[in-house]
Amino acid sequence: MNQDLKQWVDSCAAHCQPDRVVWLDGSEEEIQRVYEDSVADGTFVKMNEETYPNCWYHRSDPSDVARVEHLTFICSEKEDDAGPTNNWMAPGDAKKKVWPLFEGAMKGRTMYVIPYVMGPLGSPISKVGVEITDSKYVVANMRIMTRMGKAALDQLGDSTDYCKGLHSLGDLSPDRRFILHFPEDREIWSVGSGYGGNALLGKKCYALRIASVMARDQGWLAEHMLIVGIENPAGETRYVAAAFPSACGKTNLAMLVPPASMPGWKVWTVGDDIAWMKFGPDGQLYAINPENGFFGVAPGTSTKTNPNAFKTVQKNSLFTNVGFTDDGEPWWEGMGTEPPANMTTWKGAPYDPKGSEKAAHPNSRFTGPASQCPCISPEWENPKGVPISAILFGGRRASTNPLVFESFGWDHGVFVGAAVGSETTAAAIGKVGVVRRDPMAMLPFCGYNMADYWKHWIETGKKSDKMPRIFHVNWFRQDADGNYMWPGFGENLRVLAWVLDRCSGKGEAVETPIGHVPTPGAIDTSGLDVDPKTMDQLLSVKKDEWKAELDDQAEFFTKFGDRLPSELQDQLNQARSRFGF
Ligand code: GTP
Ligand code: SPV
Ligand code: MN
Repeated sequence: MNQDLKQWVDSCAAHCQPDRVVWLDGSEEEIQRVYEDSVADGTFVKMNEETYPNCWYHRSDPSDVARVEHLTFICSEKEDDAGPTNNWMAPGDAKKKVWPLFEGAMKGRTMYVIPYVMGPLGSPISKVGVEITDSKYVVANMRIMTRMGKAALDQLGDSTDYCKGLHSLGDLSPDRRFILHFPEDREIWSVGSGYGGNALLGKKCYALRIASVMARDQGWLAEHMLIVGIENPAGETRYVAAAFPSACGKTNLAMLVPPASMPGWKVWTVGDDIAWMKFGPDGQLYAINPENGFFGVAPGTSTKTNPNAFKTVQKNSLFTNVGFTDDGEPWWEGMGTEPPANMTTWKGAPYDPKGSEKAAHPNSRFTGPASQCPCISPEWENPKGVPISAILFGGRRASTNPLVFESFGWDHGVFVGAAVGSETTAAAIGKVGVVRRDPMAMLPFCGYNMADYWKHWIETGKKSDKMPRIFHVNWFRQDADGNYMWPGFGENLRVLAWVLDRCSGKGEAVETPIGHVPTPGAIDTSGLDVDPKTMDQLLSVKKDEWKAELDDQAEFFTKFGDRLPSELQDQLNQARSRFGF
């Protein structure tokens, strides 16, 4: 038994006072016992065993349905190390304030100890964490999302090199809800929420906030990125990593189905949310997916938009806050079928097809094992990772950003990533549809000063002459009537084909002040209902919109004062002068 781990678990148990402590080994019998107990206490409802074998339905507390960015803190010793985009508490103050909320919090409950590995077992890039939790929902999710149990303890051995995460549902009151990160101690405390990234501590808390600090110190990158392999008709596969903010299309792009107009192309999913990237001996960046499953947005997922996600979650999966039919099946808006009669909503009320209450919460989710994904890459558990040819940044923008453009080079690409703007979504509590700066889609996930993070990106680019090319994409541009101009989903492969063409020195482009934009015709639109005029609009760079955009980016950069890397200020100045502003 690892003594450091045992002591920590004992001290948490003494304080939280659970009725019992259960160390999880990850076995099938064990999880079935947890499900049995979950049905007894109302955490899960068993779904239709015929149509959804071994699937489980969960409703969260209606006040606990998304990440809480305003209650998420980086507790570094120095406030400046958290930076202007993070909430900060001094570690001592944070512990004084939140430790009492754990006192006796697990009375009448079971404390589960979940040892887990982020990344393929045995990979030099993978990392161990241990989560203590009183939530069976968390146990069930962590079992799908990570490699957990005995294998993780074996990988840890006697080492103290692991991330400690203490989680309790507490009383689920938003007034006593805190998600705290101690980057210097590599520790996480989360209380008062049982939902997603607030509670599954391996995901955003460890694999991004804590890991981004480790990555800075150790010279690698921890990013909010999907990883996808694209095989052309000649059988060559190249890999792309893409950072889009929450609920902006990562899962969909990672699993896309090639359109009929692109016979012979194949798409292989490596990851849909997080990438850890390190240099290989050949100087290329290699990425692994630290996760073992998908925690994906349900609404909008249909057999048309994302059949692969659909197939992934037909068995051994969890459904949270979607509608629940009398037949024990899930339903959500945008599933592509009529709402069934006799359904209860995510709140547990009878569904009224004429009413305004949705069946599924906009941030309702499925949790499914990556191994069940029909297009999972044969390389997805390669301990070395996959070599990355291109990095995409993107956001959800009704205007301004063209469908795609390529940066002028690494530093310009870092600037493009740092300046990403995107409309807020239901993935976090707060107003939806407001454009905010979300650098590299990491605004809520960077565990240290964002300016230092940008510097780390700039420095990383100096280490190799084989850096991926950097692009920006926007699937969400709208016409004057508010309709999306680009069909998106599978058709996005047409854009990826241009991206990969550019990576091999092909692909026609015009130089604009923001970067290289495809020439008319460079993106194949055959068989698409998109006329040349719409395509023109999709690829247009409008000077007045960019004046406002660059002004907003400049204002955002001023928040960082002297800490802003001079390279980014230079890039901003150059962008302005290319426009003549
Ligand atoms: P997180 O799990 O929160 O990190 O989200 P994500 O980035 O993986 O987003 P996801 O792929 O789940 O998509 C979120 C929403 O955007 C869903 O409702 C999708 O249907 C929609 N969406 C995804 N791709 C496209 C696209 O190409 N075009 C349009 N119009 N909508 C899209
Ligand atoms: C996101 O919000 O980016 C997610 C969902 O992937 S959560 O796990 O809740 O962070
Ligand atoms: Mn995400």
